[in-house]
Amino acid sequence: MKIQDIDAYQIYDSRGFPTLEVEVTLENGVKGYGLVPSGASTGQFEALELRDGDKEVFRGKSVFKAIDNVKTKIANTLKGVSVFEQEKIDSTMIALDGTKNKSNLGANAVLGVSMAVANAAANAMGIPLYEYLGKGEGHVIPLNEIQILGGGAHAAWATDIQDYLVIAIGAKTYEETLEMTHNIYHAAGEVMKARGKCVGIADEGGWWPDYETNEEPFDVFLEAVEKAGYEAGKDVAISLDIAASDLFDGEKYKFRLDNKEFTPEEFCDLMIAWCEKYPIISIEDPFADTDFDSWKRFMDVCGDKVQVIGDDLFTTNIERIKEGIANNLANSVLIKLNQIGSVTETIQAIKLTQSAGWLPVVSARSGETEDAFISHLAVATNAGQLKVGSFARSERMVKWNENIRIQRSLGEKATFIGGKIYDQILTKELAEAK
Ligand code: 2PG
Ligand code: MG
Repeated sequence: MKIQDIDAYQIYDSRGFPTLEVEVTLENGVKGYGLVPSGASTGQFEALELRDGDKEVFRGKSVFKAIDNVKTKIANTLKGVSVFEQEKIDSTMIALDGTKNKSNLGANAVLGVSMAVANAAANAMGIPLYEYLGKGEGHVIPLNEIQILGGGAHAAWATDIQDYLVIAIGAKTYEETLEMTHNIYHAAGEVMKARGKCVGIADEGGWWPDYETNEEPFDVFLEAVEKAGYEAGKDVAISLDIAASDLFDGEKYKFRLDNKEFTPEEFCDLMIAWCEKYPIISIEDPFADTDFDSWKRFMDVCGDKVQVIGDDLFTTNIERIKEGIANNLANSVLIKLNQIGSVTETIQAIKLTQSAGWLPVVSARSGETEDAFISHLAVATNAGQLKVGSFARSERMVKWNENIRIQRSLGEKATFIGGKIYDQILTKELAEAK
């Protein structure tokens, strides 16, 4: 089935900023759409998100150049190509762009087309996207990683730590992860309100905190877990996204809130101490994307009892993931479509991660859309974990809810591994380690 037309236009993301939507139309009239997300705490090695940068127009945020690239250069090249040739289509766009970071066409332009092509192909076959992307092999409903408190670049630096998240490691079913998160998220809101510490809701739907230190949220978190009737370390565990590249100036890590500075060694000591003190199962970007020594040391000490995820460290980039695997920098990779800019490369990054015995965590961006592509991607690839921000706001809920639908559609084939997924990378039980 051939691509007849490719169109693009500006829509708005969950922060109300411009982004683009791509519409692919096939010869038989079937359509597919690609809605492009956008980050705020972006890594320096990410593919380039093309914005117009004219301060007089949408405060510099419009994406009309990227839209134009889709409608002219990309559309002219891909019209008439079979929609089922996802890899060829993606590599054609990469070649047309000709740069390493998609800075000519814009990674947002390329990704929008790539996602729209995948959706159109699935629609043409009349099958769900997860089935198409996974060639029928996808069946694992992911374990959710859900934000309770949002800080960092997503909450005007209310805390230096970007995300305090919950993982329902003891849940027996996907539904139970949602029920547990629901109970803890709302309990956390009540605890914060009672303490007079809640300002509102951060970019990804988590509670926007008002604290004196970066450690105070752990207290609230643990009180909320107890209030909700769960045992921390057994039923649920803490996950953190430190987003430490934002805290590092090349020499020191800085906590604005606590007014403290740390050498890389001291910061590594702090991360190790937190992992010993609190029931932390997973930690993302504990160090900057250039501070390899700290990553290595942290892995030596904590790598068998904590999931260590590289986000800005790897930027879903195959070369960087390979380097990380060779140097044992982490044991998991955050996977974001728009960090690399095409569906094919994203799936390759997931497969590479899995082939090293590491865990891929499929993730949303802080600027999201009402699309649930990543829910399908997670199931299609049996990635096993999904991170979408919090348990509020429809651009988040649409992804959690989509997995309920996917599970129903898979029927008996659906598998939920839950917290046992960590058996693949961790040798020590969380409860044992505390
Ligand atoms: C992250 C993401 C999502 P952003 O750091 O993992 O939480 O944030 O999309 O702003 O990079
Ligand atoms: Mg991150």
